[in-house]
Amino acid sequence: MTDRKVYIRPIAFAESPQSEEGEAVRLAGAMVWASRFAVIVREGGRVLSRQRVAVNEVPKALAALPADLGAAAERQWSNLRKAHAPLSVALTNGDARTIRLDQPQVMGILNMTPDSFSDGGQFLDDGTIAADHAFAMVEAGAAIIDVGGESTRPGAAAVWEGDELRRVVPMVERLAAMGTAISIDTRRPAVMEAALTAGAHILNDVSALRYDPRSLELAAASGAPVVLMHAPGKADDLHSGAAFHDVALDVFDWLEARRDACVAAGIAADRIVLDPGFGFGLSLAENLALFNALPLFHALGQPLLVGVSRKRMIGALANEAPAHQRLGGSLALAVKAMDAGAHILRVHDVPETVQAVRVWRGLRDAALTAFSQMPG
Ligand code: 8Y7
Repeated sequence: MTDRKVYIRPIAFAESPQSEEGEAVRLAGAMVWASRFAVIVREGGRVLSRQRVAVNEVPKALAALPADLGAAAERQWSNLRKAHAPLSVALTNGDARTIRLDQPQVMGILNMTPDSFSDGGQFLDDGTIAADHAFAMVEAGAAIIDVGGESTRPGAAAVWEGDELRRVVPMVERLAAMGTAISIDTRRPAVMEAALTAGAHILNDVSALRYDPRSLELAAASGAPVVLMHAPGKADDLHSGAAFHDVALDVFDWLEARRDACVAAGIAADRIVLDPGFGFGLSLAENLALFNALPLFHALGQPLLVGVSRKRMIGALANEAPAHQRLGGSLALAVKAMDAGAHILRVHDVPETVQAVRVWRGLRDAALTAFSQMPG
């Protein structure tokens, strides 16, 4: 018995394929190209070998791998170069809404919790302030609004299911009437079900559908896209129990196993979005290592969501700035996530992030249409 595993991690990036004379591959259908890769083999959590190869050397490197790793390596190499179909969601008026994944999309956070650590619950009243905020996020260019009624920050008090329902369902109804794509941030199947009925389209579960076994069934039956986020702890204590050999490779294995379990339970593979889960039970060093390894996760073959907006890791790197003073760090990480080919950015500061996305896209468009600087 061996638990030997292979990983293909992109390690060098190009602004366009022509800058590498074609010796670069497009990652996961994003506006990102990679020219070199590390082929990593490990066993029992220990790295056995790490080989660095250029694009044209990849086939030979994969062919030379031990036979038991060949299929997985070929699958990852194909996944890295796979473009993702748009996420398509049905609006309550019968129209379809497609969220393109060939350019970064912004998911705006709508916290309906009075104790939310990053906005202090300032958007909570009879719902008008929250609805106005949601509308402003949509107008500013958010493709999805993520509605949450349960705080999952470390040590947050548990929320009664009835309170969570009362917070989120009316808001989902209002947003659905606006024609917005809506994700529901919850771990509870009853909240998922009520939110979907009220017009939500996407399930965003920080426990990756582990908190309640009925969630898996419900998600499969609903056909809704689901975001599966890694968290090291048990489903009811997401922040505890982290112990990694290598945080990026361990989270990769975890997400792969969780994706496979969800597919086995009947969730269509093309409806699954993966998320490394920044801030959940990780040390600063682990968060940073995981973030730097983002391009690796394209080898899983699923769209990638990144949520780092206003998180503690920013405060930890920047003089313990409080949550509402972390815009600079949030934007720096948003740009880095785009460079890594992340498909969806979950953020608080939508207008600022959308502006960053547009500037980033402008640079990419210019690189793609640049005239040749080749001799002759
Ligand atoms: C994330 C999240 C939170 C995240 C996804 C916060 C609900 C903490 N973080 N969902 N939720 N990914 N998918 O700071 O990183 O927003 S709550």
